[in-house]
Amino acid sequence: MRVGAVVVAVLMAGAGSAHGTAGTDNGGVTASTRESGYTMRTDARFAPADALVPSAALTYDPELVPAGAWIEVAQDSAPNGATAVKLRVRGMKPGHDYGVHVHRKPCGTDPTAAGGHYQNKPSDNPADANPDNEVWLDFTADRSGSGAAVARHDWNFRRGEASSVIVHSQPGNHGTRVGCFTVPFGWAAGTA
Ligand SMILES: [Cu+2]
Repeated sequence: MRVGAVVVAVLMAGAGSAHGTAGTDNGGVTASTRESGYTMRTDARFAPADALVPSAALTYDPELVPAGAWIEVAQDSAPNGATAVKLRVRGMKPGHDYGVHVHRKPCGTDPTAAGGHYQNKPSDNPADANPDNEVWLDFTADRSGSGAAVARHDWNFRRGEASSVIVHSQPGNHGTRVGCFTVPFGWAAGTA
């Protein structure tokens, strides 16, 4: 149902040159690169890295990110680069405060595989690890374990340099990596 609804939304947005539509066993991906920008949504259910059926979403801590919990990430980038990244989750630990960021590399069995945070202006200064220079999607799970967050910036990702969303055990810049979702973030046509 959700996939169908989003496909409609993409078509209504005028996806004249859509070239990326693929489904997986664990959810799906809908992506559209247009002259006017980029839209994408993808969802999956978390599974352990050693699960028989692999998932694009990995849990490293089944207490905070239970196997079977659901995650959805969407991106909407306008031609001028303005980008919204949206997160929705279900089945997380009720009442818990999570930290979430866009990271640079795809998820792996090793939680560190996803590398560091994507930064608009790459920097070694800890002060630049902030929600203006990075994409933060921190959320608090409600009583049913659902949560949502949106991050808006006037910039878009550089090609191939944003590849995952990491869920951390605490909000902000602290906390261990408890889950990871490999996401096909895109860049607007005309940007580097
Ligand atoms: Cu992070």
